[in-house]
Amino acid sequence: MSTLFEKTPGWLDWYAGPSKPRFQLPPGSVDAHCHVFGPGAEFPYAPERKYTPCDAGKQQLFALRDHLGFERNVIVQATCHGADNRAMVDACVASGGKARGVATVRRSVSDAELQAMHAAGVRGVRFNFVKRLVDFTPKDELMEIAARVHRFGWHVVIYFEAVDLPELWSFFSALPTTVVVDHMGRPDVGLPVDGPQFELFVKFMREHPNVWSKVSCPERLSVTGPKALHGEQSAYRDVVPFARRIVETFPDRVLWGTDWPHPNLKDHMPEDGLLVDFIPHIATTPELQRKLLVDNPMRLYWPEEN
Ligand code: 0GY
Repeated sequence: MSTLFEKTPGWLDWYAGPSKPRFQLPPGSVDAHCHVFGPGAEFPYAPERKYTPCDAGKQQLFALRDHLGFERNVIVQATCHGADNRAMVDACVASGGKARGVATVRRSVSDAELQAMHAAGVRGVRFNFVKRLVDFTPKDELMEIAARVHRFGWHVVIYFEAVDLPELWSFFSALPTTVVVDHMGRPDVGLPVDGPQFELFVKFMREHPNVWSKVSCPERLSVTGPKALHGEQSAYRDVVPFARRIVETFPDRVLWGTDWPHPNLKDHMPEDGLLVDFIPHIATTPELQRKLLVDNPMRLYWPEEN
């Protein structure tokens, strides 16, 4: 993969030639969290980025979609592109309606730009509070953006770490839109699933009926890693009780995504076929699987088809 940009040292490329999952995805399944990176020669990475990825373009994403058995994608703007949404928008347009997008915008975005993004398939904005990924944005700016995109019927995706939830709680509570949490608010899965940290996240979802969660990224949260000890045991088994609890408690407000091309993983790059095989461990019935993979993402991103 040639790029104009030098990758961050230690950066792991996405897994080439993933296996076919053993789990057969229900028809119409949506990969509701993935990214495109560049390619840098066509869509340069943002000067303010905190990492430089390998290139991972739309054709590679669409090939993975077809290989794994998904029908659609939700492409989330990655921080390496800052608020320059061209790569993500280009991918949405090229998908022929099979991808929707989540953008990053600044206060200076015009209504005409929001309108153009809407026409291309964008249905949300992402607010990122993970300090290693972004510089601080004042909350009043974010609230102003949320109010503006609310008028387009968009939602807000929030990415934060579990220890920061208490401080962010009141800001999140004031958001006027549907709110989608990335990766269950990044719990420490070394702590008990019924301990105070995860209980706070469950309470957050219970008290806010507008809050959804992606039960994604076991590879980011896991300490036990991808190795299954026995045939029937799951990879990333320490994440299973956390994701399963959210799926079973809030079955109509959960989404799942691969997170391809898996930014910032330094020790281990997940095999995407194996990641799909994680799904039946956290959504254990056909009904829960259909809600997670089809009904919920379709309701949020393609409501006109419901
Ligand atoms: C993810 C997670 C990460 C990165 C980004 O936009 C991004 O750079 O989302 C991360 O490093 O934890 O959801 O892809």
